[in-house]
Amino acid sequence: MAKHFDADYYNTLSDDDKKALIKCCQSGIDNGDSGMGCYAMQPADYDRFKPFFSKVLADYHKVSEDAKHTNNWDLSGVEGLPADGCLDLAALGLPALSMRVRVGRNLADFPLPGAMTKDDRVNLEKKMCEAFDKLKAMPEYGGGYNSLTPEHPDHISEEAYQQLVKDHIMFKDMAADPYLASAGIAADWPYGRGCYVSEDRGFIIWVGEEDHLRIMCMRKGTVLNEVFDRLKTALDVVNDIEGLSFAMSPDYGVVTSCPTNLGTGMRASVHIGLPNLTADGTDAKAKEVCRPLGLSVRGIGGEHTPIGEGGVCDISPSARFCITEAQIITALYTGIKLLKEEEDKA
Ligand code: ADP
Ligand code: CIR
Repeated sequence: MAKHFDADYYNTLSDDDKKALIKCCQSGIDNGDSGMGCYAMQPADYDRFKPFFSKVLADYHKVSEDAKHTNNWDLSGVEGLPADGCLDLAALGLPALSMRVRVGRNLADFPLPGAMTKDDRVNLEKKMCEAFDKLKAMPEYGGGYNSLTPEHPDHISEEAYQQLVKDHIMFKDMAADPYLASAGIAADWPYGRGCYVSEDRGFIIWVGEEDHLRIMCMRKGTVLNEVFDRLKTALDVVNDIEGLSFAMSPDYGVVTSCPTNLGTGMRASVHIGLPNLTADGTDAKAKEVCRPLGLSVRGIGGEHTPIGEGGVCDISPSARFCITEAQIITALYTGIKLLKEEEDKA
């Protein structure tokens, strides 16, 4: 943010636009150790402040400033895809792993989380409950909603919430994240926060985290296509519900709060044991090996958490922008193949 904040451009803006751009940058102003340092506050911000965001996006995602994003879930013809189209980790000699694919989505009709009022948050949750009623009636996605909003009919206890966090189903208390707190994204906690969970706990929708919605599929297995295909079908169901159209940018694809997620909003991960690469008890070596493979390493409780017992790490392709959804899931498969070779060598 600081690197690409251009005073000359800023000085061409109206007073309202100046204030709005500063609000996008507040998290980085407050947190000097930020890697990115800015968040969009309105669905149109990436286009409204294009002279700023295009530079930030180009630098972070290593693309040109006039790069345009295209969304595409079709696997056919993707480089690295096995001939039978099946992204089966068992073919790499791996056991069943916890696989997860999530996408961030925001509703076009609301401000992004950093600029929402408490009423906006509660109203968005109410609107989503209409969608959940439809999902509850579907055999494949039926389940229940858990709300953290104190007055909500589906409100759950603090213990039940903590258990869902432990089970990797619900997100952590965001107030503890200084970047989200400064951006206003963690405000009004726990109002408008909750999650929808299918009966089999494999399909989940978070409400009120860094994006309005984080929609995900999770299951233990080896075939990555299973979580990928189930997520795509579910997304089409949600997007077809009236009044729930997702915020999209004409040039940048899916709009997310954080520029790091823009384009696909997708993160596809597996929890995989890397005992050799983490023999020193840290993820330092794993990170070194993963970087050139285009993979990110996280702890098993999510971003900024420690690695698990037996050196279990969360591995996901780093790219989200100017890459298709189909390429991301394939990159997870091809990346894991190379990572396994490095682990076996280490
Ligand atoms: P996000 O993936 O939404 O960017 P985090 O990295 O904070 O956010 O992870 C959110 C939650 O999802 C955490 O509880 C994390 O343990 C869980 N998670 C991520 N990947 C997997 C996976 N492959 N299997 C099980 N849980 C996962
Ligand atoms: C930073 O700039 O370091 C924080 N705002 C976080 C950036 C990473 N993005 C993310 O987790 N979505």
